Amino acid sequence: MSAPAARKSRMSRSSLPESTGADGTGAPAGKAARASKSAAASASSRSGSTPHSPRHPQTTLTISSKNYSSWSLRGFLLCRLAGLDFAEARVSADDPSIRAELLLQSSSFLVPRLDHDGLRIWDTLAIGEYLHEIAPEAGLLPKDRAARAHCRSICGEMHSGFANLRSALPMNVKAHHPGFKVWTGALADIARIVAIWNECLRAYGGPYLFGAASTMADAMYAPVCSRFMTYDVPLDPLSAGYRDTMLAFPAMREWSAAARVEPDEMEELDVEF
Ligand SMILES: N[C@@H](CCC(=O)N[C@@H](CS)C(=O)NCC(=O)O)C(=O)O
Repeated sequence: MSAPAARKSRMSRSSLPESTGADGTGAPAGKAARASKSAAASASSRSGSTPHSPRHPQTTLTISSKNYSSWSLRGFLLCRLAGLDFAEARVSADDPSIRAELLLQSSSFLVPRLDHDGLRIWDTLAIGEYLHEIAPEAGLLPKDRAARAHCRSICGEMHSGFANLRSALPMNVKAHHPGFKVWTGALADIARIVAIWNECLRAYGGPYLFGAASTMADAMYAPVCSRFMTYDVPLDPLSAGYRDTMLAFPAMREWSAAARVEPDEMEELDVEF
């Protein structure tokens, strides 16, 4: 990384609050520890090294603003759910020198980006699928084939859709706009998201979208929960309960706490980046 990039990026070892399991769910650390062990075993079987040996490249998640970057949040939650031990590298996406640096480093300058076991993985869905491969016990995707297909479908829908919601209600963890008037174009997106949530919560019994344990789908829809809170979007009781469950999710609380103390670098921002 060049000198300006090194100055701007902030690297920190990502660690969990002592009271939470390593998967960020508040569940006993055993599940995440097992997932981590499996990830480590899988990684070392391919690379011939252990994750902590000097030959093993550092596992890093590159993200940008915790207040504004919804994709960074998704990547972070996916890594937490997989029980991955990772360092965070922070880049300021609005800095031209950083953008140039990221373009040189990768085919995509977008974040999140995961560097693991000598591999570079970008794009949130690819990161989620990769993490599921290296830590299958973590349950990023449901065990049941039909539920798994359903989960992939709604993750894909989030990944490729809801453009009106993105531009009308950009993620802004710090902000709160009581009584916000939502533009009509975004209302159809909100209605569709609420329908997806209701269908999942009814079919699998909650409190997460695919039942008792959180999955990739919860990571994908978590930024929407934050937006619904920021913009005071009225919800039916089932959806409101899900929003609150996700906002109370330990890894989500950890992210939001960091977002709240982040300097206001992009006060003028009014579209999602
Ligand atoms: N399809 C990508 C979207 C990622 C994305 O749009 N990331 C934004 C941050 S939230 C970004 O890196 N923007 C860089 C820029 O605008 O300079 C994914 O799933 O990861």
